[in-house]
Parts: sequence; C-alpha cells; structure tokens
Amino acid sequence: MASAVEIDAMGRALQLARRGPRGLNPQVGAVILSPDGDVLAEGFHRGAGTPHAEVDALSQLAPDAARGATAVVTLEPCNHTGRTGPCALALIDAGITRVIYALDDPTDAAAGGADRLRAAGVDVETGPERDAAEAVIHDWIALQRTGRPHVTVKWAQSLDGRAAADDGTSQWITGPAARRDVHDRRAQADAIVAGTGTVRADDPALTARADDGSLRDAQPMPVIIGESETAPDAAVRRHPRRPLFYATHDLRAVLADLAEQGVQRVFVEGGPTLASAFVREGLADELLVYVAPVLLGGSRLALADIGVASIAGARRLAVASVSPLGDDLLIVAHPAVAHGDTAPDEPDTAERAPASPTPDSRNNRGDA
Ligand code: AOF
Ligand code: ZN
Repeated sequence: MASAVEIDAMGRALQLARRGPRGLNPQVGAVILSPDGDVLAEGFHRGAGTPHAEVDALSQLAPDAARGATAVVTLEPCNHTGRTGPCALALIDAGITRVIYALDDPTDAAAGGADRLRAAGVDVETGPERDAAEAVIHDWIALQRTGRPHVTVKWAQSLDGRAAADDGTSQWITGPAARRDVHDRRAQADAIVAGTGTVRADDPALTARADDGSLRDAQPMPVIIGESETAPDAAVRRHPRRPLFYATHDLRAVLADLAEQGVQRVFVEGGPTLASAFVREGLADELLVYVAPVLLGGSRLALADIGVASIAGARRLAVASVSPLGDDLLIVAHPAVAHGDTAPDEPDTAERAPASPTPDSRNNRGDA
C-alpha cells in the first residue's frame, strides 16, 4: 500500500508532469523521497530528446544520495533506449529500493520497466492516482493506440442545416457565446485545420482569441489542407505559429504526419468540404455542431457528400451533450457504436491505421 506521504508525493508528481509540454512524448513527473518521507528531489520531462522525469530528478542528487530512497513517478519507468536510456536501469543504478507509479507505459517499446525493477529486487507498487495520471496524458495515450491525433470537427449552421447564405456570407450565423466557446476549444487543441477554399473565401486568422480580440496564451498550430494556393497576404500567414500547408487530399497521411510532430489533438474548423471529408473517411472522433435559430435555405449546406447513398448507410451519432449558448445550441456528438464495433474512443486499429506520411505532398509555404 502506498502511504499517505507517497500519495501526496504522487499529487506533486502530477503537478510537475503538467509543467512539461504536450508533444511527441508523454508529460511525466517524478519525486524522490527519503526513507523518512522527505522530498529529496523533483523532476519532470521537458519533451522528446530531453531527460525523462526520473533521470531529471536523480540528476539533482549527489551520486549516493538516492540509495534506499523511493521514486514516485506518474508513468511506469521506461525499459528502453530511445532518445534517452532506460529509466528503470537509472533507478536501479542509483540505489532506489522502492518505486511507486500511477500508470503502466502503454507502448510496446518502453513497457516492462516494472518487471525489470522487480527483477533487480526493487519493491514496485502501481495504481495510486491512476485516473488523474491518465487524465494528464489522455490524448497521448489515445494516439499510441490509434496512430493518429484525436479529431474534432466543428461547424456552425442555421436551424435548416446551412453554413452560409447563398452568396457565401456566413459571418455571423451564431452569437457571441457560441463564438467564445469555439475559441475556448480551439485553445485546447494542438492544431487547427482549415481547407484552402475556406482560407481563400473567409480569410480566417485561425487563432484562439479572448473576448476583446487579443490572442490567448495557448495557440494551436494552423494547418491548411488542399491544393489551391493561399494568398501571400492571407491572415493565417500572420498567425503567431508558422502555418503548415499540405497540398493533398490524403487526410490520413496529414494526420500521421501531424502525429509525428507531436500533435495529439486537432480541431477542424472548416469549411463544409473539409468537414465532409473528415466525416466521410471516419476520421471525426467528435462533432461540435453550433445551431443558430435562423433559417437560410439555399444550397450552402453545412455538410456535402459524406458517402451516404441511402438511409441504410446513415452515419448514426451518439449525442454526448446539448447545451444552450446564448440563443444558440451546441450539440456534441460522436460516431455511434454499432453492434460489434469498438467504442469511438477505441477505434479499430486495422480500419483506422494511418497511411504513411507523404512529406513530398507537404507544401510548406508558411515563411512567405
Ligand atoms: C519515463 N519517464 O519521463 C517519460 C517516459 O525516446 P525517449 O527515450 O524519450 O522515450 C520516449 C518513450 O518513453 C515514450 O514513448 C514513453 O513510452 C516513455 N516516456 N518514460 O520513464 C518519462 N517521458
Ligand atoms: Zn524513461
């Protein structure tokens, strides 16, 4: 059983983990406790290529200072040599005699640290604060499972399902509360994705902004998908982060490439063509539909062809929530789980395995 002091230390390790950046590697924190329960050192992982949390903590101690000590870590100490050496070995070599960690490492490559520690006679315990630790790196864990980032597809529509009036004007279908909610959610994504057609038609900034229009601290990376050129003076080129351009229609390849850059969560902003493509290909994990009490009629539908030829092929959804936002409604929905399917959170890996990235198709003109 973990002691109260050890559980406290795990809480601290979780705080430390959150200081690390989201990216290719998980956010991990570590605390080294003396046999009396005093904190000897703290560490966290600062991103791929830098020391792991355990090694970061040990590096602050004199060579023999960790003999007989306990390491409290948010993730199972790794057992592999990747960009850095195995933490399980570093802990053994430092003379650590007890290890408490919250979550098993979900990767085949790095798992096995607990076994290696036990084989070396270290007392290993797992489990305290598992849910909290899972919450910190939920998106990273999902990416290990699916091989691609989590995808949210968002659109705003009239009550009759239109995304614009017939002349193409679409600002503003929804009201300020809905727009604020969009900016809140943009700020939680690692990348914000739009099609070249939308960039040309609407000239979106693709930034996450506060009510007064100022930039928020967290800015998702802007990603533009499609084959038409983006103007040299397009607003997205003034984004605080360098935009990535993919001149391709291969969404799986784009997602695989984004995953390799540490993007765990993408927010697809539009427009209807790109949203339809993500839905058609079964790549939309979450739909955010902002519905305004207005009628537009006409031909500018919120979604175009999603590959449904007849009602038997309809994309059934499960509604997670319906929330009023000012005069508008936000409906959050996920693909429904059909009998025999895996849950949306656990996509069938064979079906959803990403295509290999196609760097040639990435036409990065973001420095223009
Ligand atoms: C740990 N402690 O702080 C982290 C771990 O390429 P590398 O060497 O950086 O290894 C990356 C893998 O190590 C990563 O995919 C995950 O399985 C594990 N991360 N493990 O013991 C840490 N960040
Ligand atoms: Zn490690």
